[in-house]
Amino acid sequence: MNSLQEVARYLSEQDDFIVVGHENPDPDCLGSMLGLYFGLTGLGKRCRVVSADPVPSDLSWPGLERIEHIPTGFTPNESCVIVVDCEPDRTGSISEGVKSAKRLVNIDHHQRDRGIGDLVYVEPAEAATAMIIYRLLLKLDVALDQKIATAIYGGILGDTGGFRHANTDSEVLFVAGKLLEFDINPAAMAREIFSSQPLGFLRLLGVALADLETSQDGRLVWMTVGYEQFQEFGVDPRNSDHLVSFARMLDTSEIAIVFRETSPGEIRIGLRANHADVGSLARHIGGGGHKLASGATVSGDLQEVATRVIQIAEHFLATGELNEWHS
Ligand SMILES: [Mn+2]
Repeated sequence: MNSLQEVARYLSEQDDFIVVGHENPDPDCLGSMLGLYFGLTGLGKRCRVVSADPVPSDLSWPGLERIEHIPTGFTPNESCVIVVDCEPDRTGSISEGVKSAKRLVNIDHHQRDRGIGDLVYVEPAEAATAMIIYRLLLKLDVALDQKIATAIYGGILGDTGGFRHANTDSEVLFVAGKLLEFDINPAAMAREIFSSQPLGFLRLLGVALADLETSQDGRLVWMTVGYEQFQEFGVDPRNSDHLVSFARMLDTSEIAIVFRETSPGEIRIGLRANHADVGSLARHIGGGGHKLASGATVSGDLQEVATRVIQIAEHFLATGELNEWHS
């Protein structure tokens, strides 16, 4: 693993960059990409910013239109490719081009082994990759402005759940406070990220909540949403991972799980916990993530997958141990 100082020195020596993030980019991913993009171009460097998946249409941050949506990928040639908020393998349909880069830098906050890249900086103690980008831009002597502040603040806001998750600490609030000096609108940004849902989503949520299931005296809570339900309400199943934030509102919940059938036979599992290590639970079933927020994708029948994962989660809650899993 490299130091952030080494990453800063390496970037300052290069002139031509392509910044990429993970598939289905979330606010932290987008904010990290854009913050870095504006920082590097502000230093007079050439920079592109590319995503395998489209940018969600509900955000209005300045510069989001600079993100090129190129699902077929790109050839890096001599450009230095910087992967933010994930490892190169999670960049979706552009990952082959990303991994073929002659110069590859990886900046992330997800707990894992070093992985690939000429320089790799992973700091799981950081609440958001955008926090790392903020520190990196300071090391690069980038002058912050409203565009950069919006991107980085949005990233932090997203990954702390609006400063409500356990990763919210004094450092996070200090940086957020510095960013608010740049004339950004925190209420509008919070509403865009957390409280502006299309009617179809709210109606689907109503149905999903009506069918919410619990066990272990409500310490475990889960919902399942089938592919045809997403179709019925006109909701894109891939952009609905925030369903889990509603399941976890149950007062007794320790672990909340949402099973989404994102395409027939493909089940995405989102896990959240207050204390339990759902990161290890997710890794156990072939996924990954943080200790308190993780996910996995499993093939199979929705109800069957849910039943098997719930059995493992129940046993895990009761004993702290993970039963055998066959994918
Ligand atoms: Mn993140």
